[in-house]
Amino acid sequence: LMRTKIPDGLQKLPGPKPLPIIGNVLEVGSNPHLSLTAMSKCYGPVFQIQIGTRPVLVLSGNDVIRQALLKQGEEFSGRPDLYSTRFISDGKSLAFSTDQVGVWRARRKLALSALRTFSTVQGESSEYSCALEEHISKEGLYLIQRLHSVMKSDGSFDPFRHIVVSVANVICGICFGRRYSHDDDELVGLVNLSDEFGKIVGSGNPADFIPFLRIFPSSSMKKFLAINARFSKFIQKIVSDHYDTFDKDNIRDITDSLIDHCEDRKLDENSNEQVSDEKIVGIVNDLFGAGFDTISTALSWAVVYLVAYPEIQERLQGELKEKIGMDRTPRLSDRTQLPLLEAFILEIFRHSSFLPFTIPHCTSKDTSLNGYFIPRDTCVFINQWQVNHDPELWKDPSCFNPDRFLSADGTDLNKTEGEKVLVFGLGKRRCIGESIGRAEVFLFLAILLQRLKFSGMPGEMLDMTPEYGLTMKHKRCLLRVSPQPGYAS
Ligand code: HEM
Ligand code: HJJ
Repeated sequence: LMRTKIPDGLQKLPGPKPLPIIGNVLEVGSNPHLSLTAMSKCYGPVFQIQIGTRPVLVLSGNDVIRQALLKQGEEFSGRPDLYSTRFISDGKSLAFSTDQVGVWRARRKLALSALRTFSTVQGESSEYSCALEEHISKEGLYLIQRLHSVMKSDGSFDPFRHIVVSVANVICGICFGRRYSHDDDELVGLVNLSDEFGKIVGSGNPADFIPFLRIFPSSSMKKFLAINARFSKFIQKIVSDHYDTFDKDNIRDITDSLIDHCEDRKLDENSNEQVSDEKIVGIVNDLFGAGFDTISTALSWAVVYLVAYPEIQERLQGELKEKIGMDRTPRLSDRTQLPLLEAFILEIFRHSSFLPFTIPHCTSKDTSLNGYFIPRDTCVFINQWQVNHDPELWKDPSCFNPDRFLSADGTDLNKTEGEKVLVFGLGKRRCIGESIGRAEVFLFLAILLQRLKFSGMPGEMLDMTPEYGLTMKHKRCLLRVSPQPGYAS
């Protein structure tokens, strides 16, 4: 076995002793957010495990994660070359691929500017309603109709099944300039498979690290390959329709603006960018995928928590009734008026930590952290779940309590507490959809809570155990809604 020479003054990383061939796969198990949190209690905030024969650095604790991602951001902002990554957008994903730093930076800048153009979340007091807000209120009202009609015919509904279509329609509006019916088999089928995507892409999947496991792919791995093919086909069709009807004087959506960027660049003789058209227009894959998967997961958890904590649901409805009333639909500019709803959302992010690890990172050169030597090309897991459940940071971390984010008199949001919640990553690789994500979760919930009362099936227990993955989902379940008094359906 090759040994790395550790420079003077630096120490060898602590961690559990690996078995031959499989490394620590057995100790990591099927819930890495729990097992790696437990290991951090015994090995500290910087430790190393081995998956197969490959070393993986695991970072926990607010201080160490900030040191790595913010102060040493340059060295920690790469992505590792993992098996599953090769199949995401044909290996060309903005978020997952091992693009060189210059290529990644150019693509990230384009993605950020496209998102900003088509979804600017306006300042708090603005009367002007942005495109994002209009898509969300329209889809929110459709969703309410849909839930009433499913209740009438079936007597219950599967929250994820319907929420994911509404959320997908918002990002489809921004990216593709269109929406889909809740009965559209192609879209509904595609977005209801995201749990199978997340299972394979989640940090610590042994097949990413151990080549012999690829000889007989698991049924999950086969599904993952099929989903990626289906996903690409779905988007390629939309993109080619956009090319066919492209008009540079009428940029309709993000896909058009990315196509336009490719055309502009060809006219510019001084352009020395090395990013292919495919990698530019392919950015919509990531925006669409990230845009529906994360937000639908967050909202579906929110609905399950509302059912599990009916007294909190009642308080939220009281806040809406008092601050907004029943005569108009909530708006993004109402955010500051609804501190309890904001606190509830923060507590869902913290307590569920449905994005338990960031996308894996990779070191771009030899470096050190807390006095330990870390070689170049080391795969790094960032344990967000651990930060959100760290007893050093939170009182009773396992208790679901939105009040922890409110001032003592309950009238103001405590911003400093809110900033301790880690779900969007930090530093150079942090999420580019954070403001859209927060705005969308807020507005969908405000609209749903104003008009609906959520409840479980009588006599049935809710199973809140998350299923591990890139985004952790609750098990599928059946719930019920009834109209809020004062709002006949
Ligand atoms: C990356 C969380 C919504 C686009 C990430 C990362 C996290 C995250 C944890 C990885 C950071 C890292 O690797 O260090 C979330 C959460 C969301 C959300 C919790 C919603 C509640 C969105 C939305 C979009 C988006 C709505 C786009 C429309 C992206 C992209 C990346 C990313 C493109 C990759 C950035 C890069 O690798 O440079 N997000 N996200 N996300 N997110 Fe989000
Ligand atoms: C997807 C669900 C997908 C992509 C991307 C290309 C891009 C969730 C976190 C960050 C967001 C970054 C991205 C997530 C994945 C999905 C998602 C699905 C196919 C995809 C941490 O987005 O079912 O299929 O192809």
